[in-house]
Formats: sequence, structure tokens, C-alpha cells
Amino acid sequence: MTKSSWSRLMSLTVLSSVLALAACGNEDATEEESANDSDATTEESTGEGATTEESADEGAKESAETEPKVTEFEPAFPEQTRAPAVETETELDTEVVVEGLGVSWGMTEFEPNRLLVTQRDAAELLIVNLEDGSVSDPIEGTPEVNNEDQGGLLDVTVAPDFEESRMVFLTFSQDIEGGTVTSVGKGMLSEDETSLEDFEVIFQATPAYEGTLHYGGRIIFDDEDNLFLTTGERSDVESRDRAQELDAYLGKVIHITQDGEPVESNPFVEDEDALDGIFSYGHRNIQGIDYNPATGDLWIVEFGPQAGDELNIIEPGNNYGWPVVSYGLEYSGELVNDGISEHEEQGFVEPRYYWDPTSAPSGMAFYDNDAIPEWENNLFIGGLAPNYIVRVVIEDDIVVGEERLLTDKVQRFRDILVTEDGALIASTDGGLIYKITAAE
Ligand SMILES: [Ca+2]
Repeated sequence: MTKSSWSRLMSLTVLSSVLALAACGNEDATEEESANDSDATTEESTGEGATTEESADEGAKESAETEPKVTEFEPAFPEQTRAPAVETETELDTEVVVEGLGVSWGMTEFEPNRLLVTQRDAAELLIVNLEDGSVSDPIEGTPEVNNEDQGGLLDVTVAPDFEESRMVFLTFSQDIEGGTVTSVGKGMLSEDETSLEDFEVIFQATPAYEGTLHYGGRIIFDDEDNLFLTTGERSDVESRDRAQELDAYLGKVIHITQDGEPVESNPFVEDEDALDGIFSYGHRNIQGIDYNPATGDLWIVEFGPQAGDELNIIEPGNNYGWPVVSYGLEYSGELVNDGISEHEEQGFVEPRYYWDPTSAPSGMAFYDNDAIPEWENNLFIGGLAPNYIVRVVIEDDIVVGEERLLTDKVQRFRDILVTEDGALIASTDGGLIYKITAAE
């Protein structure tokens, strides 16, 4: 795609937002996500392409965000929000590889150009072939889930030694005594790829809670073959304080072995009052996690309330502040707690970046490839409402640029994956899987 056509696309953003609202008859849109949908309706946008050429003349660079802020909070440092707009110069091909699926919440490339893909609501695990667009029958042996609201079959990854072990790891929302939990389980993919054998639950992010929101649910392997799991604080005012409490796995990043045991080096194993699996805390609802290939650091994106979605670098023992501090507001427009945004002054870790208004961030992936050289080490995040893929340019842990991709598609982007070939893959709640590559 040429530069001028990108500009034209950008000028369609306003229309897209309006259409997005109109198209949002999505029955399972949760309170949270529909609340964010209404953020996307803001009357006018500048409708500008916000190209770098245009802004260069004006001194201060325009931000990728053209909608007004919804809060009165000021960033702790200038680059913490509303980064300057950048524009991909490479001409791109955007192709729908598969359509007609449900909400593909999680994806992993387990063999070249072959993906394991979860279907959240149907609780199915499928194999998608990116080369011919074929989709397998559901794989047998997946767990029972609670699929109300934000629950269902969530993320999927495979063991680092998958070629030998055939081990597949799934996250899902599970009914147990007292309510629901975010759970992790594993099973062995049969040689004929039709079933997960001996599936067993290895970890439950207790305590159970009577609710169907904010499960978190992303998993990723570290370089010692242990797992990081993200959770949420279950949304309600009465459960959210659990994000600050070390006797609960709600609102945490959790670090466990492939058997679900706490990793021995975890920060709170010496603390008798704390759960040993906790790695970091004070999170709201973490929907994306990946390693930054430029630094090796672990980054997450967490869904804020009305504004205040955060990018954080995860380090052991850190407290990221929710719900004591936030750059967002309650969906009602009320302040969160005492309405304090400053993290560091209150003894918490400042987000590396936040969105105001919301970007409704879901799955994310760093572009650890050189197929599109200008994208190398950039971060791509699915936006649920507004409906776009966010491209984030990071230098020395500072966000120096932001771009919104596929704004004209009017899709809720759920998960993002970068293939070994360097294709950017994005799933949508409308049942599509997109493949974005450099034009030939
Ligand atoms: Ca925070």
C-alpha cells in the first residue's frame, strides 16, 4: 500500500469509528468492552493523515491519537502517552486467510505456517494452515470451560521441546467450588493431530470468585522453559483490592514450572504470607505479554478502565499500582479510588506508556523479524474498540512513535502473532484471521 493510500485510510478513521459502533451488536460484548466502545464514538477527529511530512512543518509532532483525552491526568514524563504519529513506509499486502471462525482468543505457530488457535466461546482448539487457509476439525480432549462473558478457552502455547514432547499448554476460565478461576492445563497432541491426550490442569489462579470478567489468561515461556501466566482482578470493586494482596493470585503475573509449581527463584518464596507463584502484582487485566527482542525484557499490556491502559516492563516483586493509582477513570466517569495517577510518588512502578482515551488493548507481539526491516523490534497490539492494530515504536524503553493499522477494517482485533516468516497475523472477534506482509 502506498503512502497516499494510508493517508486516505487514516481519513476514514472517523467513519470507521461510527461504523464500529453501529456494528457493535456483538452480544457477548461485555460491560467493559462496550463501555470502551462508547469511547470510540467521539464526534470529530481531525481526519488528518498525520503524516510525518505534514507534522514536520509544525514543529511539535502530532500524536497518533487524534481524539481528545477523557481524563485530566498529566503524564509522569513527556513520552508516557500520546506518542508522535509514525507511518509505515513499506508497501503492505493485507489478506484474509480464514473467515467464519468465532473469537480466536489465542494463537501460536507450532510448525512453520501452521497455527494452533483457540475458539474462546466454543472452547475449541483448531489447527489453521496459513498457506492454504484450511481449518481442522476441533481437536478432542480440550477442557470444560465457563464461557460466559469474557470466559472460555483463552490462550495456547506449546512447550519449547514440542517437537519431541508434543506438549500443548492452554489457559481457560474454569468453574470450581466458590466461583470461577483462570486455569492452566497441558496435554499431548496426538501424532494424527486429532486429540490432546491426558489433559490435566496444572495451575488454578485462586481464590475462586463469583464473576465472569477479567480473567487475564495469557501465557508465555521464559528462556528456562518455565511459564509466565497473567491474571486479572475479576473487575468488581470488591475483588479488585486483591490485586494488591499477596495471598491471592488475582491481578498478578505468575511464574510457574511446566508442572504448575512456583519457580524457586520467585520474589516472594521467602515470605510466609505470600503465595509463592507471584512474580509481580497490582495489575488490572493483562491481555498481552511478550519479550522485547531488543532488550530481553518481559513486557505486558493491561486493560485500563476508561482510559489508563498501560504498557509495563515486568520485573520480579514489583507493584504496578492498580487499583490504588490509575491514569484512567471508572466507566461511570468517577475517579478510581482517590483519583491519583502518579505511580512513582505513591511507591509504585510507572507504566512505560498509557493510553488516554483507551486503545482497548488485547493480545500483543513484538516484531522479532527482519522481513519488514522498519518494523524490527516494534510492538503490535490488537485493539478491541477502537478497532485497529496499534504499532508501537520503542527506543531505550521509551515509546517514540505510534501508528494505527487496519483502521478501515472495522474489526475487533483480539490476538497478534508474528510468524517465523515475518508475517503479522491478527485474529478478530468477527471470525477473521488476517495476514499482513510486505507487498511482493
Ligand atoms: Ca499501573
